[in-house]
Amino acid sequence: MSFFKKLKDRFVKGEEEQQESTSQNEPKNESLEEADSFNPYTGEAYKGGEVVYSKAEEEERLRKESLESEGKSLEGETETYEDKLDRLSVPAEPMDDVSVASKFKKGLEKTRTSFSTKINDLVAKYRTVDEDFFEELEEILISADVGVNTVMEMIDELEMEVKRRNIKDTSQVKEVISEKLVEIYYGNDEAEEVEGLNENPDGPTVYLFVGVNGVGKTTTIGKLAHRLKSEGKKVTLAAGDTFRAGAIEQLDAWGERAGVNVIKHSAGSDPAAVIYDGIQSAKSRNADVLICDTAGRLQNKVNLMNELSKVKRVIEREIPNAPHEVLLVLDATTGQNAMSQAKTFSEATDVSGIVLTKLDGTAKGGIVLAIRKELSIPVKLVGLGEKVTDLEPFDAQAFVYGLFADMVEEFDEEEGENQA
Ligand SMILES: Nc1nc2c(ncn2[C@@H]2O[C@H](COP(=O)(O)OP(=O)(O)OP(=O)(O)O)[C@@H](O)[C@H]2O)c(=O)[nH]1
Ligand SMILES: [Mg+2]
Repeated sequence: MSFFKKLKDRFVKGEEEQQESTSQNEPKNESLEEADSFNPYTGEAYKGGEVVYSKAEEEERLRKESLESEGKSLEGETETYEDKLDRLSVPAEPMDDVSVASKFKKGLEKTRTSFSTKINDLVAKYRTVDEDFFEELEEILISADVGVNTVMEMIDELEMEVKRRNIKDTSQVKEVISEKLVEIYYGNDEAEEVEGLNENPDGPTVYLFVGVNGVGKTTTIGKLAHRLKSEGKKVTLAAGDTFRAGAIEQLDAWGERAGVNVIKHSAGSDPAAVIYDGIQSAKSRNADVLICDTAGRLQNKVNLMNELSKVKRVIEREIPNAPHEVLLVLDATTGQNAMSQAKTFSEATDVSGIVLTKLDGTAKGGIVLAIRKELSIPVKLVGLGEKVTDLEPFDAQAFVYGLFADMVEEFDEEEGENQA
């Protein structure tokens, strides 16, 4: 089957179906329907600056209704704050492929615009596939931060495939490029499956987040907490960045937004002690997941690496086989610099997965491939924007769809051409 067709079948639905699927995800409330904006953090909707809907109030109203229908009164009810937060979390509907793909499409807009313009120009310039064509394609891929070695591999594979399929016309190469991008990403891993986060079946799963300052650790932890919580999981956060001013408060605010428990000590205290307390709390509350935030900067790099190793040892000692992921957060907009960060952190903490943030902020989204190939560490999550819902498990097919969305969507009209 043609690869564009495969992507189209998976990620593009008929318009009717699409409308149906979006309307399902929206909360149903009249005042919400007439609102002109909605803040996912506060759960409030506004019309002309006025709050016309509050998720918290709506949930309180529904709770009263359900208690009353059970014949219980609100008075004398002894509900802890944590129980309340757990109860208020409404499990979100699982995201289908189409909504995931539309997030990738939106988040990769900058890369797509730059990349597909260049590819289209290239195809227009060279009608037939020859050496000059491949040379220019090589430059385009390198300029998208795909990474030199990966580009070389990619070009070799493309040349072989073009020969094998006897493709002469450059317009047909676009589809082969998209297919090869996915194959190259997974390398020898035949399964080509989304590499999800490891979980601990017998007790709290522990995720340790590391990375230099400003890459998006705390934000990603907030987004992930929100996501796990809406899947019905009980989450605890540990505020292990005790160094930077305001870091504890920042995590605390995210915890509140997501409605999850945050374990914190005062600023300047020992991060390993905070993490230790986080583990004890997660165990005693029977939490499903503990997510540990850490500092991105200390007095110097050696101190930071020592501190992270110590935090990791505490986790290893308290829960066998933990941490279940050491997630290195890298900022996609820093390009090749991210590669050297990965080397430094890998030495101190055995990084198991990468979180690549701010893909929406760069036109060089090809860095995903460079990271996977040149570091041999899977990209587990990607940040596609600043909103709480803008975090997705990395899916190479959805990524490639995000890069070629226009071509995939227009595929039918071109089909005749391609087969001719
Ligand atoms: N556009 C965009 N911005 C992001 C994304 N992820 C994080 N950010 C922004 O990046 C900035 C830094 O994020 P933080 O979460 O504070 O970074 P950090 O790694 O915790 O930084 P330190 O605590 O200083 O070590 C914030 O302004 C975030 O909103 C993303 O996927 N897209
Ligand atoms: Mg932080």
